[in-house]
Amino acid sequence: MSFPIDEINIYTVRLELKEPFRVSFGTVENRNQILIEVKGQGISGWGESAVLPFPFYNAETTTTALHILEDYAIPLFFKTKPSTPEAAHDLLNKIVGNHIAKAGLEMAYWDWHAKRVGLPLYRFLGGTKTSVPVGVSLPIYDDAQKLLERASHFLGEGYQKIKIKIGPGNDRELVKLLKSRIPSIPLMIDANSAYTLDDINLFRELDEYDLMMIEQPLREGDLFDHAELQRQIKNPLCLDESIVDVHDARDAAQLKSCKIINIKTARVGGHTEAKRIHDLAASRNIGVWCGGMLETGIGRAHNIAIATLPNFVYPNDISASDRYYERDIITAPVTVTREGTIRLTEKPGIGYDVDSVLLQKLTTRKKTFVAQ
Ligand code: OSB
Ligand code: MG
Repeated sequence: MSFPIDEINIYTVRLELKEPFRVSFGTVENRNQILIEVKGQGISGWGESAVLPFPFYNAETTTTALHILEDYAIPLFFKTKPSTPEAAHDLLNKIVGNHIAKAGLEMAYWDWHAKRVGLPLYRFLGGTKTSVPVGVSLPIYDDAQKLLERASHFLGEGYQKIKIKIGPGNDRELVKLLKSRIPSIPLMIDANSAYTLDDINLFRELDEYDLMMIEQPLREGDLFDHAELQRQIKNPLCLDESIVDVHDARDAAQLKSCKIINIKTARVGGHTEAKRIHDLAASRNIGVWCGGMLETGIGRAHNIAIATLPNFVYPNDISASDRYYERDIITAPVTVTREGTIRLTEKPGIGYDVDSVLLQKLTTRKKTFVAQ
């Protein structure tokens, strides 16, 4: 059979964030989001390359992602014609790193195949849950009272977990405030690599508060140091930036660098690697959950789908569309129930439709690639 994909479109869109998102490495303001459409046989598969504008979370930026997609990933895809999403993933790994860029294309191809066989993507991926538990991730605010208000607000909406961003100068006081004012709060903290082992006393002090977990306290390459830190504290460590593929997950399990892994479809290059990390973690008794990159509804829908796999056992960083956007790029927004879950839909593919009128309105740049 000839290769079914005849066209790929890259859309750069401008969907305004409701509030700036400040973390230890910088502040994400409005950015250009990259959406990818893989077309063939009358079917469109959609994906998102959820890069940040600057290379402070990982090495990628919006500009590098467009460059990798346009000059390497898409030409390689059309030249090699991978027949399955897994084959596409392994092919794209010929390109070193650049996982977030590659993830958008890989996930669009997963959506295309799921629609082709008429299955919801979550079932096509092997997911077993029909709803997934979710929490909310809160940035660093100038005023700690604002953090308290926002945490109460989202707990009131039903969210099952509050994750707060911390960094030097914004750490123990925030935890203390939230735990004293809302004693039952299911709380975790995320440092985005802002500390070193020299800060061990801070982490020892935090043992007093029963945190759900501490995410990525040290630098991404520091698997040894994370293991050392984990030996000395009670709160479980969770790795985000450190785990970009299944080999990292295996090393972290072997070294005991963490007890939990945050799987982001973007950071690991899409669903194929997310599944591999999920399976490895399950075999090593490491529970996982799905993290986010402030995705639009497209990336959000993909994250919901992967989070239905059985070893996603903690509340995921997947919030409703209205957490970040006034009006999402999908026709019906992602919503969260009063119980703090997102229900899966049985529609084929990602389960949400792109709002083509809004897409056209918000697109600042579109590039079309056709099969040779
Ligand atoms: O470290 O998990 C992170 C957002 C941008 C960059 C890094 C991170 C985050 C989040 C947001 O925590 C999670 C979400 O999409 O809701
Ligand atoms: Mg993180």
